[in-house]
Amino acid sequence: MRSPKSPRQGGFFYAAIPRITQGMSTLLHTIQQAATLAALEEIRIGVLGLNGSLTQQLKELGKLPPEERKARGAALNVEKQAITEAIQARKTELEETALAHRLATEKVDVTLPAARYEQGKIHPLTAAMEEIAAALRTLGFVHAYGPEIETDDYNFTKLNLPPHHPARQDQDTFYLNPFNTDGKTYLLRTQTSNVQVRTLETHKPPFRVMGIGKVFRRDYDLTHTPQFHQVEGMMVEPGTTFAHMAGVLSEFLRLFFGQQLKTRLRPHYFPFTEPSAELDMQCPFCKTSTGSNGGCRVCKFSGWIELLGCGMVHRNVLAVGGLTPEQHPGFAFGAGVERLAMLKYGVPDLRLFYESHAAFLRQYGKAPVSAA
Ligand code: 2U9
Repeated sequence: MRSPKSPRQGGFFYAAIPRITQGMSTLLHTIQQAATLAALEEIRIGVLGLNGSLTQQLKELGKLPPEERKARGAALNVEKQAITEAIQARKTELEETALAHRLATEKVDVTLPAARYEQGKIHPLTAAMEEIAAALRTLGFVHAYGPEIETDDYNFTKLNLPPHHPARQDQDTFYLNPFNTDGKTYLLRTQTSNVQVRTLETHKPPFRVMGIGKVFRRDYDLTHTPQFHQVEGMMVEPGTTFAHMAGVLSEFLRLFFGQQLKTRLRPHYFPFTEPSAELDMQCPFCKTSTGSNGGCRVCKFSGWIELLGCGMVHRNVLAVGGLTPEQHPGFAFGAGVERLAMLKYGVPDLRLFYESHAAFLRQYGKAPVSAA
């Protein structure tokens, strides 16, 4: 509540407060009877607003002779205060009534089911890369990294791919326009092998490393996309043999696919390994492994699936790290992540991974581990 001004400030004495007039008591009654906040606001504007009746009277004070002006002014201010207080009091009343009404009528039913929201899924390629890494970690492999923009040295030359090799040709590789003056040729890596080359250069054996990530090739059709993912592994430890390679790869696949499937090695050629092999795995869909009892469309009725390439690290490649196969033999392998993911989750078409269909993610995505 506002306190009256002191006499010294040119205010008024309590004795000067006039009796509330007939008009005032009607007005105060109307205020008390206002049924809604809107009606109350209408009254306020009509009396105290810019052109309100009381505002008007205050404006006209100046026209009065000075001896009348003081008393009249004091009386009007007392009225104004009484009206303001009455409006505020009624406003509080109306607001409290409205709140009480809401509390009585608006009920929250805590037993209703919560609003549903769709939980996101982990993309199957991301999930596959995590699961591949988990399986290889179990076997003692650690992550190693290399750049996606690489020099032809690290992508080709150091991997025993000499300058005339067909894989280097423009139609297979994305070469970058020269962007600095170091005289080097830059490209988008075509395999994750640059990771292992860098490990050979910087680390002393024994080591088991894995490189998982994006690779790029100028290729686009039903079974090829210009960007895809690879996993490669390399183990260099004294005494490592081809038999260790067969055992580690078989164990890796058992861990990744969650079941023991037969494997077989066929001789093959890669420039960076010698001897080299391709590994086939028993088809996880029909599990015939011979084709004699039918096979299925996925394995083209052969019972076997071509899965990855591998071999003993080539002498010329080991030389990058100053090593020899006699003292530091090692094996390496490489596989396409898309292929592993398609076989594990039953994804029928490579292109589905990149088309961002919500239905695809709903069906093949992996539910994240709940935070609870
Ligand atoms: C170093 C030494 C050896 C990596 C290897 C393969 C065999 C292989 C392909 C599988 C399908 C690539 O995605 S794919 O097209 N890879 O067959 N990769 S051995 O060998 C290395 C790598 C680095 C220093």
